[in-house]
Amino acid sequence: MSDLKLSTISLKDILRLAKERDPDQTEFHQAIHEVMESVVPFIKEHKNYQQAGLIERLIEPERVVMFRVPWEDDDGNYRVNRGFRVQFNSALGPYKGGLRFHPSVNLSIIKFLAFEQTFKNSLTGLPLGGGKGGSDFNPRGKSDGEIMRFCQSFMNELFRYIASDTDVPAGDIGVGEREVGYLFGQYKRLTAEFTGVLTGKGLAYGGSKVRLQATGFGLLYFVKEMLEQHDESIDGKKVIISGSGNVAQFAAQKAIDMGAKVISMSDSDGYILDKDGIDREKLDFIKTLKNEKRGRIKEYADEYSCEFSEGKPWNQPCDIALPCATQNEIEEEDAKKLAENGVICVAEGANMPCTDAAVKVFHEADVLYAPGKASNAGGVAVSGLEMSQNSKRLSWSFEDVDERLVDIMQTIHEKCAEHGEEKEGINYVKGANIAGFIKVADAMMAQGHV
Ligand code: NDP
Ligand code: 2IT
Repeated sequence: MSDLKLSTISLKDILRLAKERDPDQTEFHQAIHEVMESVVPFIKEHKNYQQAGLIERLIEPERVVMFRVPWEDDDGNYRVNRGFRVQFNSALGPYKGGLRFHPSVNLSIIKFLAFEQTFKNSLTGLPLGGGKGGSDFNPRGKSDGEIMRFCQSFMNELFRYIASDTDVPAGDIGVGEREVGYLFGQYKRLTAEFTGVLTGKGLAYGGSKVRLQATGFGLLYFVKEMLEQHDESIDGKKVIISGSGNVAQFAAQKAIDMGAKVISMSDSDGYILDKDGIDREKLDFIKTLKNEKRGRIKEYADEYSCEFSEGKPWNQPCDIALPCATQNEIEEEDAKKLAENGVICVAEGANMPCTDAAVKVFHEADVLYAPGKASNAGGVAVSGLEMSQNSKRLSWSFEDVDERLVDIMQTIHEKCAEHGEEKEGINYVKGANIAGFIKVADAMMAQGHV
């Protein structure tokens, strides 16, 4: 990679370098663009960050591990998937970030997630580096035995590269408490060690209270801050949440408890529209449907006689939109529709669910918009608290962890406000990127050119 001159650096140069190096990694380029758009102007104004190699190092992972995952299905067929772990940046602590099992997983997606994770983890204020991993394995329709054998085989390779002070994976799409359990069991067997090498564990064997709820709850704590800052509140607002997995379920729960009316949730087949609002009882139906029966959201429409439509929910009018499914699920046209229909706040539970063009639409329409690295940081933050509890071999109460989560989300909001202040109001993208960058950059420079 050729050198970047930091005094005359431009976003174009950085993207050219990234594209020359990995021409096909479009999601990774998108994430670099999204972060560097804020960081480049900041560096130009702050000479102490104009150190040779800083940006090149920030956009190149410290280590990438790719491996074969062979496993046997229930019919006795031998199957092979690809496993990944990207250890992106360890300036602030052990690599930390989830594992995603989804057929779309490839190196570009894992690199974008690990890159974003580095800045997100910095924002939490906890000593966490950035990493991410996963596999193109599709858990849909697999038996419990198949899931277990796959997780065990995945860990047979991964265990060489992780440890409680080195790299601590957790869940993400397709990886929840069940998968973390199988992964942890196999790690323990291979190493004869019971350590906090994974987070999101079950409460019986070292998991933290509130980790299950943390991303969704944290998202709503952040939204509350955003709205209060702008003399608004969640109470009575119409909310659309995409996804119906871990993040979506607990975002819905907290939104309902804060007095909002959640009218839609979804999965990759389509969305339900319940104009009466999803209450706690109906939400329990969704939790059982998705977590235990591994069913489809369409079954909610049959149960409660409401509409089910294929596609995405963003053409429905709402006050608050919480994308909690996957990357690039809100494109420019979706954003225009949301803005036209009067949305006041869009906060990301998922990672990079809004395209660059969609974010531009929100900014131009004065919609309050929070990027995932700020608004969904609650999950990894409680993972950090799980690591602390594991290393001390103790367990904090639900109330205690929840209070710390509220505090962390409020502090992230303050950091966004401090670094994202503009004449028109808070630019959360700028605030999150710059606050996240400063801490990582300071630590990298202090540790020398490594
Ligand atoms: P889950 O696997 O529990 O749920 C994912 C949900 O999103 C499911 O409803 C799934 O539908 C839907 N979905 C996944 N891929 C697609 C797609 N390509 N198109 C449409 N819908 C899709 O994952 P999580 O809830 O844990 O994760 C959701 C998002 O939140 C991800 O972006 C993740 O990176 C992010 N996140 C997760 C954190 C965590 O702690 N778990 C922390 C911070 C961010 P279906 O069942 O049909 O596949
Ligand atoms: O995207 C994320 O922040 C996560 N999937 C959670 C990572 C973690 O280590 O808890």
